[in-house]
Amino acid sequence: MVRSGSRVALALVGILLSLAGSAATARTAVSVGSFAQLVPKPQRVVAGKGTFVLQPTAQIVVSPSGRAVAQVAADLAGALRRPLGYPLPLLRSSTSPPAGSVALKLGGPAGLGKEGYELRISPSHVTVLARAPAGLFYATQTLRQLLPAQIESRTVRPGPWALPVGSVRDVPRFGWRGAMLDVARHFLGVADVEHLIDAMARYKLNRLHLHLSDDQGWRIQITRRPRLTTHGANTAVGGGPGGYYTQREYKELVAYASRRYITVIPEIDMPGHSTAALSSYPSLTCNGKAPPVYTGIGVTANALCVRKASTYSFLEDVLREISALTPGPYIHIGGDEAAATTPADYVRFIKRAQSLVARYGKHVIGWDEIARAALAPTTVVQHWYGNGAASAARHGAKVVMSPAEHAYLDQKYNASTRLGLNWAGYISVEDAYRWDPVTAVAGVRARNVLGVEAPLWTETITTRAEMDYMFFPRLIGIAEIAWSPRTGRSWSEYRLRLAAQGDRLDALGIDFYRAPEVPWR
Ligand code: TNX
Repeated sequence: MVRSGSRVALALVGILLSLAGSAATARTAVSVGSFAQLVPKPQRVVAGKGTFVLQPTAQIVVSPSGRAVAQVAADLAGALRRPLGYPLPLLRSSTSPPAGSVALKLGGPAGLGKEGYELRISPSHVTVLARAPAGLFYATQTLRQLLPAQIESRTVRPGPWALPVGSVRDVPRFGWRGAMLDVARHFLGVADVEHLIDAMARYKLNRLHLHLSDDQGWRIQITRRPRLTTHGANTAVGGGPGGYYTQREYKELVAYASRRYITVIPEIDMPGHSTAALSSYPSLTCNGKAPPVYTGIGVTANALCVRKASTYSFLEDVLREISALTPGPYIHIGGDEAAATTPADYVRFIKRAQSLVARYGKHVIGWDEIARAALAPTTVVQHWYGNGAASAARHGAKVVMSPAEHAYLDQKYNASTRLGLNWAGYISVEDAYRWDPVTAVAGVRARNVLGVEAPLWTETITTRAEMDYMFFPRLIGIAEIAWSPRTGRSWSEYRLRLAAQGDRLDALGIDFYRAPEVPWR
């Protein structure tokens, strides 16, 4: 108690000092973000004195180094122009940047890796340095958080706009920092997913797993199997209209995510959770009869017929098209809760599914259950429940951690919140933050863990506002667990940093849950 109390006091002193520093240097009262409020918390911060004030004449400078770098700079300028109303021209130049400019360049120590960055702010210059464009992108997210919250406004605000003087050196703890959205139980359209992608990018998340098929709906166009979408997509939990992404829309989503350094991982759940497909193509069932579409909330006892050749030609069609739409290396094959499939058939099925995915040049990821089969060395196990991931880890498998009792953001916050399920318990903002991926499960060690992912299942979620409410603010804590070092942070100081994000979430139009344990301003 004493220790965390003193950390709170230190954090508050930090905030006050940086505010005092900014007021001293600028002529007008300048509102400024603070190093002490950054989320996810950076690896290292050195706070200085004073501020850098963005003037109407400011330029964004990039040394000539390829399209991706110019894109990051252009996107930063585009984002700042709206609230600032300044022209913020891009200048391509390798000479030293003029005073008052923000410069982005590739370079810096090898230890920064592909995603790390350095950000240096003096009263006259802002310099962003990274070894790769992704690092520059994350630096620009930090830069945005160091400006006042109104920087997220879509309309021009008065300013002035200032950054605190100091420097940040930042490298993520894990390479897999994800969220999962179930668009099968209820469908959410392209604009809603883009809204989620934008929010994820603010907190340096880099994997979006889309659960594209389940009993209640099939959500991605497969040109060789049109009934999946003319029939299998027209429903949802509770009998709603459903929906699906055309391949063109899906490609746009992948590109939208990629521009924000987020890789999309598509999931086609098999052999269970597949009523929408079976109802569209009865040849996939063992008795050849189409089950009716399913609009209930539970899991059905239907499954792809493991012993039929038609099942594998179906999977070839699906996996070929999905792989062609997927620049990322992973295809998720689900594999969970296949109660209708005998253990021997299940093992045989997972083996064949792995070789099919490999044929299209991709690696498999699947839920704990797939660990019952012999896994390829590249197959990743996603832990949600049970001991599958731990047993795979003992054979050296890589694991993505989504333990239901901490990371299942479809679970209710508490007994009085309306939306969500509660089979894994209530998950408060604190519960979603207070756990560690390398100690959460016995047998899964640091060397196994690729990272963290928070799923949102949508049995009870039907709109963007409801999606926001379940993800936010809990997803921000997951993002910090995935990015920030284990040491130097705690719930008692995190809740203050999180509180400072409230204004930003408002400005971003995110309908978050104002959890009472967070001192929102
Ligand atoms: C379990 S997690 C499931 C999902 C449900 C979820 C609800 C997993 C691999 N299977 O099908 O939507 O619980 O919390």
